[in-house]
Amino acid sequence: METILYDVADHIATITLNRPQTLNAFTDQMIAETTATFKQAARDTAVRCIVLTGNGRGFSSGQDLADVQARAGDFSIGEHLRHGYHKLIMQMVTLEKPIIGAINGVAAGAGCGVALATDIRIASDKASFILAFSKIGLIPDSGINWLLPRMIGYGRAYQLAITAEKLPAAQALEWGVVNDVVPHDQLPETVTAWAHKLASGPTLAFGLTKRAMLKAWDTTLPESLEYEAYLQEVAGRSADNQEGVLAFLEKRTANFTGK
Ligand code: LHQ
Repeated sequence: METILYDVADHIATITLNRPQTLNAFTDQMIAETTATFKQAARDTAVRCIVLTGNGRGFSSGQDLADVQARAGDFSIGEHLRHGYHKLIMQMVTLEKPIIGAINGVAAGAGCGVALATDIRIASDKASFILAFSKIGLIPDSGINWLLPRMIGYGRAYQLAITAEKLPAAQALEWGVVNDVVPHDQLPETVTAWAHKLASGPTLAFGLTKRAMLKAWDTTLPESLEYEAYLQEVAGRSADNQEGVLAFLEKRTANFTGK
């Protein structure tokens, strides 16, 4: 792969967007490589937690605008979204393993959408989020219209969209866009600690929880209760459930395997 780095160690897969000279702007190749790598991490039974971050001072500046400009005339944005970003966002949101977004710097445009599609976001104090779309006469895409109002409410989401103003890390924490903000030089160790904790947890249950919450956004309470019962039946038959209950009764730390 040429546009991302991929590493698996200690049950943790790390995907690093790697076009630092553009603050990790997305080309077709980078969208395809990132999507394929998430798919690989999903299938790899050794992987129990995934970290997504950016190389250099940016997380991602969104669509590579120089690339789009070079293809002007022969370019359908709708088709580009359908064949590229939609697959990436759906791959991430339906992937039944926790994805940690290590937001190391600016996340703009579609880069913001990709950041929001992670499950737990830990931000550097130098990070920010910018819905840069309106600056170039576009609307938010990459799932932002669905994800962001659910996180921060319509008024704030609409404000960010139409002003394209920067949401700094501290404000993002206050509004619930990120789970934590840490000094920039402490981001790697903080994310590693989170990743180790998640990767040694009951990861089957973590995956099913993600599925239950995603489904609940589009269903009624009775439907959601029924789906919980169905998934809990699965979790209740897992080795991790057995081990967790036994460990509690024996007053020791549980040794979860994700099975
Ligand atoms: C870039 C980019 C970039 C190329 C920085 N592309 N080079 C989907 C489908 C199809 C069409 C369109 O869009 C979409 C979805 C979208 O994502 S639309 C939104 C696209 N993104 C943007 O509009 C953001 C553009 N970038 C910026 O506004 C700024 O770069 C931000 C605010 C992200 C960072 O500002 P600074 O920290 O001041 O950095 P910089 O602007 O100096 O950028 C550093 C370099 O990165 C610079 O290159 P250079 O050779 O001068 O050092 C930029 O040209 C390059 N770069 N973003 N999206």
